[in-house]
Amino acid sequence: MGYLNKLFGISEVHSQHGQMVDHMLEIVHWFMLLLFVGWSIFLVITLWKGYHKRNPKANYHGVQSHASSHLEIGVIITEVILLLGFAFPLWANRVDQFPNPDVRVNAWAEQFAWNFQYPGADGKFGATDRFLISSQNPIGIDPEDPNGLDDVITGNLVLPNRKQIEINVTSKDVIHNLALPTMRIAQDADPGKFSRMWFVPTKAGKSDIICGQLCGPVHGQMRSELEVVTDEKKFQTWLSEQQTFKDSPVGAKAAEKLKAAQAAAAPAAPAAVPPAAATPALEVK
Ligand SMILES: [Cu+2]
Repeated sequence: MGYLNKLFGISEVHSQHGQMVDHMLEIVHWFMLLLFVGWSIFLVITLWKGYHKRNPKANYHGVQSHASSHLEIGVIITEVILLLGFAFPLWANRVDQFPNPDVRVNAWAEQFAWNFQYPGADGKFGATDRFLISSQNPIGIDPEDPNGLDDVITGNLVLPNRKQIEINVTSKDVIHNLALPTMRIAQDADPGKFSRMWFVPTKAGKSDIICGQLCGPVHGQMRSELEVVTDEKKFQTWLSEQQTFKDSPVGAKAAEKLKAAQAAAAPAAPAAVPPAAATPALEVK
């Protein structure tokens, strides 16, 4: 098994479910090959039998046997088995239940680049607003939301090996598609909504991220890199080394404002105010 996949030069599988996709691909390709050979033979027979010199007079009755109808029914049954027996259960397995993720990332597509948003140490993504998008704030993180201050935005995707990964994919402009060939998974990036995808990487290493939907003139260069690191510890170390939103000019201003607001709120309520309680004070100019 896997002979045709290898022949077509498919990349190595680096995800838990990837083998199932390859298995399906292999079966479908063998089936297509069988159909191709069958139809080719049929075409040659038709040309041979219908050659005009061998049939000087037209046949006004056509084919009398039902062999071709039986063949067609056989093909339909096989295709239904492939669809209902393999494709649907595989798909249901992917989308019926989303497992609890160990790592969540938001993927933001734009013409022609990827931005990956990690929630930072608090595990919460900052709120975003498309009207706040600028060159300094590529995904429009809301500076008023304290959850966004420790968010990490990167151009490459880094994930820990053998962990449950969930990526929420969206777009800032046209429809793109986050395609991770080695993970055997892809998800459309639609503007205005998040689409979920999940997988478990099984091999550490680097591989390509590509855009799977023709999205404009530079679509072919809309590439990025996926790096799967060997374990959670390495991943956390990498994450802690990245710049956060509050390291950017927009975020720094917001962090300062929040600090000032917290300081202002502290003397008014000396009995240990939780940081969240200071949030409304952000309104005070
Ligand atoms: Cu694209």
